[in-house]
Amino acid sequence: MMPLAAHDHESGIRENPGSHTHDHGGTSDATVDMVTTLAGTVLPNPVLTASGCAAAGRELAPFLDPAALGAVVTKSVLLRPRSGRATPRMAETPSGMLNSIGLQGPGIDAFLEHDLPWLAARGARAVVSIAGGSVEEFAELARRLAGAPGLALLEVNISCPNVASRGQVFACDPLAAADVVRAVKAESGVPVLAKLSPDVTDIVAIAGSCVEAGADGLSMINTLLGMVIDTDTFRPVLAGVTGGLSGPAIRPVAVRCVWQVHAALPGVPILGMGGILSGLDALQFLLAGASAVSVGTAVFHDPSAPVRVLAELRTELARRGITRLSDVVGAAHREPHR
Ligand code: RRO
Repeated sequence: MMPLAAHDHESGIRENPGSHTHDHGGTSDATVDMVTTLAGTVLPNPVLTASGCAAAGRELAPFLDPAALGAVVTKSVLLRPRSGRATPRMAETPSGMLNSIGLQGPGIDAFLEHDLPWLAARGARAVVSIAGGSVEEFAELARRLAGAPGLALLEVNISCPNVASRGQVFACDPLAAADVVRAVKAESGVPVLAKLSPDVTDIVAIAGSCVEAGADGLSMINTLLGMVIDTDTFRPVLAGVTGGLSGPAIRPVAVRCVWQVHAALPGVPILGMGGILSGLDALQFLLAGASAVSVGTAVFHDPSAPVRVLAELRTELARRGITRLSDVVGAAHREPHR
């Protein structure tokens, strides 16, 4: 039975049209209010790009209008330019993709000169992902970005799996994660999201530690550490040996993480991601407790996927008679209204 069988006009959920069918039984697409609030920032809709899958948005411009998305999440930027890992850096896996890019990027100077102004000129909201090797580097990046035009939020990437040592995956340790968040919060003029890793025993403990340190919200999840071996050469496929697994293969893990954190910390805003290919995939994350979602790996085979997912999500909400997106956030945790 559908969990949203309500006739609650206050909540924006119409009487259940019983419509898993294609008849648009509930309402028309145009009447669904897609506005969402992520960590205090109002976004016109809940579908964003995912960090690392579209650089700073320019590559996707032939396929979509970056301003039509909730926001563009940029590839993690570092203090200095970096060429990243040796090739091969990517490998296909069943229902997923393995990457070992190694934080390639232009560095904060070029980012501030070219990338962020490009997004701002197009009216796109930017969620800038930052990454560093030390707490001080994260703080310096936040300082450099303070007041930059077009900057909506910071995503603090404490969970890159492709760093030199696991000791640098701050998100695997509650105290290390908190240190980074606290330092960034002290410098940032915009809300701060901490990006968490699923490769931990208790993601709720890490989430709680980040929130206590001042995180305004959480991004979940980064890739899972994985590996592929070439059975002809007998060697690892990736030059970096291990890499981050993304795509539909990790979606149930990501939905589980969002669910667990929302259950434990229901007031904490979540940007959910992990293998979203369709509007229904996005809906799962919203129902689990995410206020917005990022579409990542899908753009490698369908560069307009974020706008398609947004359109599909709107249609699926309309089909279910839902007039306000915000009403489905966390709805899977609530008893059905009878
Ligand atoms: O650059 C990368 O290799 C990378 C990063 Br920063 C990250 O956060 N997650 C990932 O899968 N790859």
